[in-house]
Amino acid sequence: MKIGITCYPTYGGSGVVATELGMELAARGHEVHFISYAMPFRLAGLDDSPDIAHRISYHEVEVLAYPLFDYPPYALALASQMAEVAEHYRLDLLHVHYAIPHSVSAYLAQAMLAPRRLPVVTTLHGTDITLVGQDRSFLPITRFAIEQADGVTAVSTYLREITEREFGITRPIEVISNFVNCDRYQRSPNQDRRHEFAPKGERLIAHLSNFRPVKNVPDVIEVFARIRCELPARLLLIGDGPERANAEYLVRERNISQDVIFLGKQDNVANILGVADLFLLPSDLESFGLAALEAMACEVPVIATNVGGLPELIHSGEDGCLVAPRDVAAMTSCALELLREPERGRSMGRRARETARARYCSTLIIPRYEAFYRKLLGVPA
Ligand code: GMT
Repeated sequence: MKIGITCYPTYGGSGVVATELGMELAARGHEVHFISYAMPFRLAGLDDSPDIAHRISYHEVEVLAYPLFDYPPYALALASQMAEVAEHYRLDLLHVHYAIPHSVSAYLAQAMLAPRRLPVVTTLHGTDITLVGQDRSFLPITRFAIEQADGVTAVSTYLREITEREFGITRPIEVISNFVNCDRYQRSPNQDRRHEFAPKGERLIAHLSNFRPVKNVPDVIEVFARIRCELPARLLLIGDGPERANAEYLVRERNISQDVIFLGKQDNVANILGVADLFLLPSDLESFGLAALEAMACEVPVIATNVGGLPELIHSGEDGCLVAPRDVAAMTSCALELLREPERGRSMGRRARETARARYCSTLIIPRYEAFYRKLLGVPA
């Protein structure tokens, strides 16, 4: 199939899922065209994969800067580029990730190409529904675009249900969860990296996010500071975003700078997660929690909040630990239990990988997307 994919190219779960999906589809022989305003950040490593690189193209959306445009009309420029790429490369379908504004641009592109049929698939990721989409100014158009798409998927049952409830959507929405490449994401056999982060054998705790307020990074720091009072440990903070400066301030305030490593945006997180002992995800809301899944695939037990889609992924007490949002005391106590008895932490980590392998490997999920596309196109399996 020839598939056009649009996503946010910046650091964030929906962009990661879209990019990994495109690369997996290319590996399975499909032709993939990314259409966005910048190269999706995880495509940067494509040069190392010549076997799939020739099946992946990137088409940049240029937005005209004009003094009249206080707000450059990106959604329109995107629609235009989608229609052009679809026409020129004879795309079979467009798959957009994150409803706003991508699903609306895809709807326009589809209308521009009529009577030629160009099916549109929209994948709902989370904040496009739970935060941004529920803003009064976006709700009607988001609902409209969801209703108009030929196929809609959501990354968790939680997200499907909240979309149906809050937007009054009655059309079918298929749940196709986040996924991870279980060959790339696994415990690192080379523990040199671990020694680099924890030269004195300290316990290694990790957090990965785009440092938005919803991720609750101050709780990561507070939990770590409490752990640090009890045992030698180091904290790896992977990612960047609006809360980073505040996080740096809190680390200085708590006087733990020597044990907190800000790694910033990283292309290869598997290398880092693969040597960690524990992963913290204290989000106020998480429709799925891709970062938690990536850690689990690397045999890292996750302590997360019992919100959104996280209870679908993590079974508390078995392959991780779920606590109420903002319950720093419960998070710390769960963390200390696992860190004080390393074998317990390791066996929980192994069970976490089992969960990832049994339900969320790309080998299981990508065929579901392919089947979804084929159904829309009326192509037999
Ligand atoms: O706000 C974010 O965390 C980024 C956001 C995105 O769309 O880039 O992430 C959402 O999509 C991910 C991939 O499907 C999910 O794993 C995250 O749980 C979800 N984030 C939230 O719901 C807060």
